[in-house]
This record gives sequence, structure tokens and C-alpha cells, in this order.
Amino acid sequence: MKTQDIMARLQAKYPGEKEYLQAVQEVLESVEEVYNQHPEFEKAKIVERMVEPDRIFTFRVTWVDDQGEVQTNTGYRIQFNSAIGPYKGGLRFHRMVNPSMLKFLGFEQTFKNALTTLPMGGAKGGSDFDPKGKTDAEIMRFCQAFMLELWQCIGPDQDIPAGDVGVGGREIGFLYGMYKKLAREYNTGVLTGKGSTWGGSILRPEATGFGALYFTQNLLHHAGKDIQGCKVAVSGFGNVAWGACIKALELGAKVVAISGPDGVCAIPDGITKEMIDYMLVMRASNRDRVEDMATRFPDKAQFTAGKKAWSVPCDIALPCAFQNELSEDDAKELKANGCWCCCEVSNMGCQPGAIHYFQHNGVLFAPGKAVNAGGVATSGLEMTQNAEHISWSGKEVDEKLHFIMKSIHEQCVKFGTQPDGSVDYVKGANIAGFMKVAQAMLEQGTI
Ligand code: 2IT
Repeated sequence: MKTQDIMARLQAKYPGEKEYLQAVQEVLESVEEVYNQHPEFEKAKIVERMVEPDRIFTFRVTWVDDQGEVQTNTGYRIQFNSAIGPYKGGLRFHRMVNPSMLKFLGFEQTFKNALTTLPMGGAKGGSDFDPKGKTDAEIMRFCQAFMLELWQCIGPDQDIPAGDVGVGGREIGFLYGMYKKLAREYNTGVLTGKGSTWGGSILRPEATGFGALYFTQNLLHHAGKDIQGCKVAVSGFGNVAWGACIKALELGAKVVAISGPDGVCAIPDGITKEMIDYMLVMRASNRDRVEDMATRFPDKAQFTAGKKAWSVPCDIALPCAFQNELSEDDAKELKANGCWCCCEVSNMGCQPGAIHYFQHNGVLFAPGKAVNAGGVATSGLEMTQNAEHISWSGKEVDEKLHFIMKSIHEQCVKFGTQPDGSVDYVKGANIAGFMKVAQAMLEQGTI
């Protein structure tokens, strides 16, 4: 297998699918050497099969807004790979959603899910619906219209969606309500991220952020460092950033920045519990503005329009917002301001130039598919509880999440340790995830 040849073919076939091509290129570059030591993979054309989704559903979603006007969006579900388990992955509601974005996310999800140690294949879905400025009633009508089509594609042993950007507990509630009505069954295992009184796992809302901090702790420990007292810059203020802030505070770190599409809030004395709680209010308002934090806490947070979290000096950068949110220039600014570690929490949050810069300038870096896997792992734990018709305590879930993040870190070290003893976490995560999926595909024959 030659990465260049496969990329040339994919570029010709899918011109303009920028995010998808970027995600595939990163994985193929990482695994090429190991792959070529396995002629049985080459013979079965594992890579050629793995880069194509199993199937893509596209559907029209029509709903009525509060003014009585008819609105039309496009809905998608991309079932990427089911070698090691049923399709599993989130739903993204964002105005920029398109097939390229969901293909990149579904592709990444496949390897991420393989790293979790749980039996889950990869999928992603969503819609170009823009939640910004929508009322609760509009969100509900959109979710219901979306599920009217989606329900035919999913099932507890088939494909299990969850949340992602723009889809949280509120949306999962509306989606589940409509699913239940259509399917005429109380099949809680069909979605994860549900409310804790109706089949949701305790700690699922926090799990992506908590898991990211557990991974960061493992990484720092491996490098002989400690998170206590570190200044942390977080981008975003959604569910993932919220969970990361809670755990960072608990572990004795100081969150000195959060950000939004409108700019950054610098928080020189560190974020407080009260401010973290307010992030939930900001998310529920659908205003999509981080400035609201500075308006609410004028003594603690200083808002600067148009700036990113990476402009605030920190020790550790935690991108928690969106793909490609951290550029090479941002990486240089971070390093110049003293940053020595970046754990990517968003999916593909760093541009290739930024990753390259970190890796060649002594900044510890770990990729999203390892760092943020605690979210989907806890979804897997939710599925187990649903299948057994039980619910575990927060302590039980947290212990399992700890174990999973430790194990993901170990896999990265096993496959990513370089001759000089340093760990290439990008390589480690990609090879570990890839080998597991490739082996399963090989054993299941040419399908
Ligand atoms: O990117 C992700 O891993 C998620 N949005 C969570 C997916 C899930 O199924 O919990």
C-alpha cells in the first residue's frame, strides 16, 4: 500500500471533500509501514475497503418554524464500519454539516471506538440544521422530523446514535420520544446520552471531558509531569469543554480561558464552579456567544472579540470545540507563550501543520481519537446497562472510565514509542485502532 496512490485515487473520486481526505491521509501515513508488513491485509484490500463507508443514508427533513414558515434541511447517517460491533457514533447539528464532514467523523470514529476496548463499529450522522437562535419548540419539531426518517436506519443491535456538536441531552430526549412512538417499543439501547431517569448512564454528560483529563493525567505521568497548578486554555463552552473544566478544576489545574465563535474570555484567576455551571445556561440559550460569560461575571472574565483561546498564555491547551480550530500559527503562538502540552479533545481539532509543529518543537501532543474516546466509551457502558436493564452508580462508571482511558494510553505507548523513547501518540493511536479493525475485517471475509 502506498498512501500517495490511495490518496490520489480518493482525491479524484471525492474532490473537495477536504476534511475526509485530511482524516484519511493522517491515518494512512501512520499505518503504512506496519500495514506493509502484513501481506494478508494487502491481498484482502483492507485499506481500500476501510476508507469507504459501508453505506450513507441521505434524507430531506422538513419542519415548521415558530412563524409558521416551512423549513427544509438535509439529514444524514453514515454507517462507516461494523467490523468489531454495531455502528456507533454521534449526531451533529451544525450549519456546515455536509458529507465530507460526516465521512471524516465516521472514519475517525471507527478507530476511536476500536481503542475503547468495547465492541463498537463506527458511524456518524446529523444535519445542516443550525440550532443558533432556535427556540426549544423549534428544536423539538426539528428533532421529531429528523427521527421520522432516521428511525428506519437504526436499532440497538444495528446502529446507535448519540450526541455531538449541537446535540445534547435535550435533543436526545426529543429524538428518543419520536423513536419510541414510531417503533412502539421501549428500546432504550437505540440511543445513548439519554436522561438518567430513563436509561441514560450516570456520568455520560461529563464523560468526554472527564476522560480527556484522565488521558492527559496518564500522558503527563508518563512524561514525569503533574497537572496540579498548571494553567489550562480550553476552547469552546459546550458539553465537552464543560466536562473538561469540571475535572481540570478538581485535579488542581487552573482554567484560564474559554472561547466561542465570537471570541475568547480570559479568566486570569481561573474558572470557578459557578462559572462552569453558567456554561450550561449559555449552551441552553442557543445564543452561541462566549461573551455572555464576561457579561455575567465582569470581575472574573475579560472578553476579547475575534481572538481564540490560544492567544491566552497557558501550560496545557485543550481544543474542545471543532475540527481544524487550531492552526500552525496558533501552535506557534502557544509555544511562544510557554505552552508545552496539547491534548486534542475535539475531533481533528488541530490542523496538520499544527500537529507537525508541536511534534517537532517539544510540545507533547495527543490526538482526539485517543483523548476524547471517553465519551463514546461511556456510551458503550450505557448500552451495556440498557441491555442488562440495570443502572450502575457514578462510582462504578467512573472506575470503568478510568480503566478505559488508562488502557487507551497504554495502547498509544505500545504502538507509538519511538527509538528515542518518546511517544508519537498520533501513530500509536492510529496503529492500535487500525490493527484491531483490520484483523476483524480479515477474519470476516470479503464482504
Ligand atoms: O465524537 C464522539 O465520539 C461523539 N460525539 C460521541 C459518540 C457516542 O456515540 O457517544
